[in-house]
Amino acid sequence: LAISVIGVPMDFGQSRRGVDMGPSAMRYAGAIQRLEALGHEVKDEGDITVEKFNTEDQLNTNLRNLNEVIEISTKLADKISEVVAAKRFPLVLGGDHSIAIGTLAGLSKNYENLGVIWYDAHADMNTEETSPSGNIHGMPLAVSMGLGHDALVNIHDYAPKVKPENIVIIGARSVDPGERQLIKEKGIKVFTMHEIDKLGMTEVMNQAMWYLRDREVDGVHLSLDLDGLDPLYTPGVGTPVPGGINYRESHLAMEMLASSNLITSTEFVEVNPILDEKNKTADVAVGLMGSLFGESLV
Ligand code: DIR
Ligand code: MN
Ligand code: MN
Ligand code: MN
Repeated sequence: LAISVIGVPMDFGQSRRGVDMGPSAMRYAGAIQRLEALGHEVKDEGDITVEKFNTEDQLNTNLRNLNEVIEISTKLADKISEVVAAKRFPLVLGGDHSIAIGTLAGLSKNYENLGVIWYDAHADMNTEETSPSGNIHGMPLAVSMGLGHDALVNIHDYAPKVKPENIVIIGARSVDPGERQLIKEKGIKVFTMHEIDKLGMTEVMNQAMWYLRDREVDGVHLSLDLDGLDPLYTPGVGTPVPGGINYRESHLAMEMLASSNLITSTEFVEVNPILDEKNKTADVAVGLMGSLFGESLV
């Protein structure tokens, strides 16, 4: 593969500092070398510029750092569509999960019927009305479906970016009331920890992949929030939730995705080295990248 690595040192989508160092932590953990060792042609595109706005320029809203998120999402979307147009595989290093707004905006310019696998403890389907926190990292899936603040929904001047029936959530165990309602209303496919325990990860992944193939998707984006794993393995995240996916299940999931050849873009988000134990979370992230990009196949 020709892979383009794009860093997004973003922490404006939530309230804990340090997640902006995620891209550095994953590069330090050897992300680039790990993929090169598998024979991929890897180009590090550097980082998207992330800047704080003057407080006077803030829009009147209860969404935290809305202006910054709009600006950064737009820049990331431009970069992503450029990379995809050049027939390169985008690997985005976050940054908090609000960056997925930009990633999906960029991807949807190039895909007619994009599938999304959302590996996360959370559903990230809040809107301005339902959010308990005002944190935009809890909203990217809703925004991408066309729900939420106009300025977010209309990045790149169109909405929605993703069809609700093309989304699969894996690992959910902390879902807010408004999100539950939206999941029901839109019939979103969700494999919670209950399904993972009951069916096993092999069956969950097989079902997830067949679900997307049946939708006749023309690409699948994997959005991997490291808090999808149990905090035993990935303690360096802003919103850890116990009872998560374990290390071996996660590698299995990545290996199954690798042999399926379904995935056409990915992002690894929410790595916060300040909250971490000796860069353990970035190490796990890079290990999972190894599996996703074919380590078990060579
Ligand atoms: C919560 C937390 N549902 C919120 N969301 C997180 O603030 O909307 N998403 N942590 O990754
Ligand atoms: Mn998330
Ligand atoms: Mn999460
Ligand atoms: Mn989070």
